[in-house]
Amino acid sequence: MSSKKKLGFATRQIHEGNLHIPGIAPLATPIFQTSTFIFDSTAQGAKRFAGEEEGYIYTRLGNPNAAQVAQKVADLENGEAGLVAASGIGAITTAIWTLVKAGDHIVADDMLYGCTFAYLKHGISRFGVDVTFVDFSQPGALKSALRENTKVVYFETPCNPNLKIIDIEEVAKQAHEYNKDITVMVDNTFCTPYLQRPLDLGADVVIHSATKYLNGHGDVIAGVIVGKKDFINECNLFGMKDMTGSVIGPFESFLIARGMKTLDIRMKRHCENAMKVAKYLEAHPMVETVYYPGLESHPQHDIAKKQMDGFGGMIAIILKASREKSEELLNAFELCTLAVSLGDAETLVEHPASMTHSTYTEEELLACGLNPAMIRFSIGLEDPEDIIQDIENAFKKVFG
Ligand code: LCS
Repeated sequence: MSSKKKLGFATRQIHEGNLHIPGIAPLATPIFQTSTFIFDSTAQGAKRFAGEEEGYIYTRLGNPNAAQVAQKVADLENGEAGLVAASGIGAITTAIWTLVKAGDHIVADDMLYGCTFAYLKHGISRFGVDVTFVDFSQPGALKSALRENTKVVYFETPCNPNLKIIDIEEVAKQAHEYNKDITVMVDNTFCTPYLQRPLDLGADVVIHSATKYLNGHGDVIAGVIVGKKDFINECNLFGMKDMTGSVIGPFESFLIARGMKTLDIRMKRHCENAMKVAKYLEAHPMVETVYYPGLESHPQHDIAKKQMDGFGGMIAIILKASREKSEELLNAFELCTLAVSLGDAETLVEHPASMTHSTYTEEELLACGLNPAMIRFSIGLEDPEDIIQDIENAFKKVFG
């Protein structure tokens, strides 16, 4: 639907990639719940396998529902093409396995979602790929870590869970000045393309856990890779087909396409609610620090303003109290729900050190400036007064 390129974000999130089936003409793209597709003849099958004829073969190699989501996300990210995976980790591992081999080197920011960190630190390193972790927000840190054999520069912004902001334009510039062939890969899960478009800022590849805001309804695990057409083809025909097999099911794709119709409205509300909660928390006498990129007190607030169109729905806090008291507070919420994941309609709270980031040792957490007592909020779409009241009640229960 390239004629829709110039249409607005909301129009594209709704219409882009939808399948039009003459005759039946359903409004919603139906669920193609099939593992395989029928060939007219052996000649046609051979042509499709050889890439000489367009058309579906087998759902691990492509399915119309996955293609619909891939096109939607790629279009919104201003990318050439996309590939949907069975999880965010499936997207990350598919993209990285496509790019590296034994003897290669990756530079990654030190603050990552726990399982991304585990894959880079303990997974791929077993196969002869070296990974160096540095703090990309420190001037000179990335440059000093780049090597002749560096193939990938990997980071999140905002980072999970401490909301550190990394200057995408600056990182892409430094990496490409060092070697134009380095693939700069940005995990854009916390923002979605509604708030931030890394490809426009010089990155080469965007990663999503579509489990989060893209789907937005807490009922799917999925991931997306967006980048140049040739790279996405390689991800599909090697990384996905032969290495990870991290294939999304048609029903999950259907749910994401359904959820994405309201992406902009949801993101606006997440941002508004989170700003109100962040301001409330910043004024609370029991709160030592609030990490929210929209607050002027955030150390990289200026970079956030420059590269984001809104500050998102994620907040982290440190209390003026022990880790034990922080855990007590987590158990005292009623409306805010104690669960990992994020980007859902429900406000979720969790304890990174013992949950999402338990793949880091305590020393590793401290080394990247993360206090093990940190509490993380994914602010939902409820009435903000009710979220704040629940937080207020929990504070009263624990601290009187
Ligand atoms: N990237 C980021 C930034 C994430 O937050 C997550 C999951 C992933 C990738 C992996 O995606 P998945 O495979 O789960 O779809 N983050 C989670 C979190 O913070 N709580 O639970 C999962």
